[in-house]
Amino acid sequence: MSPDPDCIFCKIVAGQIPSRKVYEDDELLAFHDINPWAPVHFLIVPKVHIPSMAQLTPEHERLMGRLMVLAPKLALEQGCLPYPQGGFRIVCNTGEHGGQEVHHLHVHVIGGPRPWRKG
Ligand code: D5M
Repeated sequence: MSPDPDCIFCKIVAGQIPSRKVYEDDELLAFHDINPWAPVHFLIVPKVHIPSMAQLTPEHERLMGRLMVLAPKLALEQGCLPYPQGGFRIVCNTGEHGGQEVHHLHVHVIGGPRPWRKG
C-alpha cells in the first residue's frame, strides 16, 4: 500500500516529522512512543501503510514475522530485563473497539519495572 498523506506514522517513516528512532531497516521502523505508559515504551511499524492488523494478508506473513522476532531483541536493547524475571508486553490495538488511535499498523513494546501507568 502506498503512503497515506494524512497518516502521522507515514510522515514519521518519510522523515517529515521527527521521532526518537530505536531501529530502522528497509521494511521496519521502531521509535519511542510520545506518551509512554512505562519506563520502556516504543512502537514498531512496518514502513508500508497497512491501516491495522485487520488488513493483513498472507503476503504480510514474512514482514510480520520479522517484526515479532525484532521485538524481543529491541526490548532488551532498550532496557527490559531478560525473560522470565523481566520481559515486556506487546500490544496491537486494532479498530475502534480495540482502542486504535493511529491507523497505521503498530505494535507497542512496553516494559521495565512495574507499576506502570496503564495495563
Ligand atoms: O496508540 C497510538 C500511539 O502512538 C499512542 O501511544 C501515542 C503514539 N504516538 C502518536 N503520535 C506519535 C508521534 N508523533 N511519535 C511517537 N508516538 C506517537 P494506538 O491507540 O495503539 O493507536
